[in-house]
Amino acid sequence: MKLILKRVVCIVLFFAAANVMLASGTNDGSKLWFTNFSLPADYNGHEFSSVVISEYSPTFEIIQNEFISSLNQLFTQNTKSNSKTSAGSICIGTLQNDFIANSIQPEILKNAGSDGFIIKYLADDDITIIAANTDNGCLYGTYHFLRLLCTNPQALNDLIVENPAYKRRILNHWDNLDGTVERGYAGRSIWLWDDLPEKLNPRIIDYARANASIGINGTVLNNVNASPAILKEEYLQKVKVVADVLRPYGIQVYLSVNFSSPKILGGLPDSDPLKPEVKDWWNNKVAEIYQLIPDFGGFVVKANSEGQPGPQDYGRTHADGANMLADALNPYKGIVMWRAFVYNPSGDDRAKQAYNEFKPLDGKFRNNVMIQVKNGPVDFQPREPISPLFGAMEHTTLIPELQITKEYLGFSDHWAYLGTLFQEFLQTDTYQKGRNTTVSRVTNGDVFNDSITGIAGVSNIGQDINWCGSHSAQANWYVFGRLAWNPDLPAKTIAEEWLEQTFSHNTTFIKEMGRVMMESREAVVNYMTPLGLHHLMGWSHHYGPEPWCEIPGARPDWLPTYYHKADSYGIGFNRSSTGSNAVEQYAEPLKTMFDDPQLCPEKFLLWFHHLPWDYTMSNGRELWDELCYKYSEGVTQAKRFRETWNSMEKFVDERQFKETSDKLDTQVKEAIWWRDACLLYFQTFSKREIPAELDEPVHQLDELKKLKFDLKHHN
Ligand code: BDP
Repeated sequence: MKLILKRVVCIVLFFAAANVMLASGTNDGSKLWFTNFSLPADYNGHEFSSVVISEYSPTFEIIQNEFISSLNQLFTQNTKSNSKTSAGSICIGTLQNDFIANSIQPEILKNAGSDGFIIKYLADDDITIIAANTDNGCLYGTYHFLRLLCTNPQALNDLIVENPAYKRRILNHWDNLDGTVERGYAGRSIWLWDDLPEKLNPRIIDYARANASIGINGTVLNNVNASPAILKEEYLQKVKVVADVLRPYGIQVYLSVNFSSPKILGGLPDSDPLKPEVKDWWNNKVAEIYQLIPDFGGFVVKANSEGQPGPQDYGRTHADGANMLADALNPYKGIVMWRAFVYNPSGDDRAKQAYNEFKPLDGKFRNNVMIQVKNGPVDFQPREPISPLFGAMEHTTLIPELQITKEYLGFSDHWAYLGTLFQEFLQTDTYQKGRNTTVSRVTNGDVFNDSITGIAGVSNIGQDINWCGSHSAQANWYVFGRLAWNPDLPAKTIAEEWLEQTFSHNTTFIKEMGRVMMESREAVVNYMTPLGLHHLMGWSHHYGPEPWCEIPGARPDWLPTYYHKADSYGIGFNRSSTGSNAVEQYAEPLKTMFDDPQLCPEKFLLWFHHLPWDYTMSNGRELWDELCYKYSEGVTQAKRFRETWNSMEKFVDERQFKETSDKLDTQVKEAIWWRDACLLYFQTFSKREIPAELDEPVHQLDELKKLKFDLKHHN
């Protein structure tokens, strides 16, 4: 051992300046999940005194700096505690490192793939090895090691082999070039385009670190409703600066592009994807991008959707459009993420349209195209069944798109931990290829052996000091990264891990708040859209309840009445075989199950069925009563969350406490608003009483209908 250690190039000892913790009462959330970066009180593992790094690259420099500051901070604190420690070393590197090459069987490392890593404790030498096949793998191994030191140090005694499920784990920023963020509830865009390329927002480095710490390795910098200007030389120079900063953190940059760019920017008569001059324009543009950014990831395209241009403008298909871009990107190993979020106002059911348009194109896309599909068939609702496209396109790679920003779940004001939503989606069985062909397995290469795989999340990040508009919303960025890495990690484990790193090691705190987090999304479903209801939100802003909303001349599928269809008979959208027959798009047994109200899971009942107010639910209640119970339960849950949080004051920083407590007050107030608005409005159809044992509404329907929502307070 000693001989081998002598051969390594660099030994770093920890006596650098300590990374100072924030004084109490000042915790503004800027440090994200590094806020409570400390060892658990009962830590009795090693006191690491040295780390051995024998390779050099910008990524290894980051690794070295992480170790210097982190371990110094951890063990400076720890010496003050009463832990039993022994001086251990860490050796980190790839097979280029002799010690690693001699200590690790190459087959084990093979299982780690290109981004994964192994962590192995060698008891005889008292040395912990972090080994990977690439520099990026070493970086991810570093963050994993540090996370475990702070949250579950015992795990470091066992062999750890990690290999991410998805190859591309990508944030989608809906950031506009003017600095606004579409559906952003955390301030303006972090890119500060106007300052670039001369000046870089220093927070971009913190952003890169945060992403790398949870395994995110790609970012789409601009809105899917893309301005063609992003492809101007002037903007590409700016993008290059961002890409250069993100690169050592293992993060590739992607751009959303406007399909009409050849016409708008290049002055061509049109942007028909089959015309040679259009292809040439894209080929040249792509060459220009790779000249500046050699590891550029590729394009995201929203085409022929919500007014965006696309190949259908020229009578071409989505495949024609996607393939033309894919061919331009292919020589550089770039990819196209072509969105399937399409629906046109004349269809009988918006939920069916993506499937109808894309399923016939299965097998027609190039290998470097992924079809980007939202989790549900409509639009990021608090709850939706899975999109039927998952598993249905055997010869096409699908990249799931989740929404981290809570457009439909109370912005950054309501505490809704999305780990449970993401998990429910990823673990749903599509049955498309028999049992256990879950969404994660049909998209991560397990079932279809796709050569490229990925998962995308619409970012909730902005310039706010706490990044996400609230402390609680940070958990959704965190859980997206962790599940993109490993969709089988329980949402509860991730919630607890996040709580511990963000707030406190206290086990009561973690247990109680973990419970709140696990229930939080269901509470939002209950007080907004229970039993399969959906899209009852206010016109355009999508915040509060407006189930009554009518806008003369508006697209019907943008109005709540299109979705709830409440009338004197009952409520719900009939998507069964007697209605729009959307059920037909699912594989058996889902199809039969969704088609029959008796078999349909009640959480999706009104998604698939229009049922009478007196329909008997499985618990014996009538549908109207059950709806009242669900809305009331949502309010009770929100009140309970506030109560639990308020009893946790002693465990958290004063500022974190107060800011979160204020948000929970808002949430309770608005849960009541939701309950009252929906029940009073639906009552005008049901003509039934709210069960006497439940709280009466505190508002009047007329008063609620007059409320004008001021978005300014929520951005
Ligand atoms: C909807 C949003 C809209 C987005 C669109 C999309 O309301 O702002 O542009 O999705 O995903 O949810 O393209």
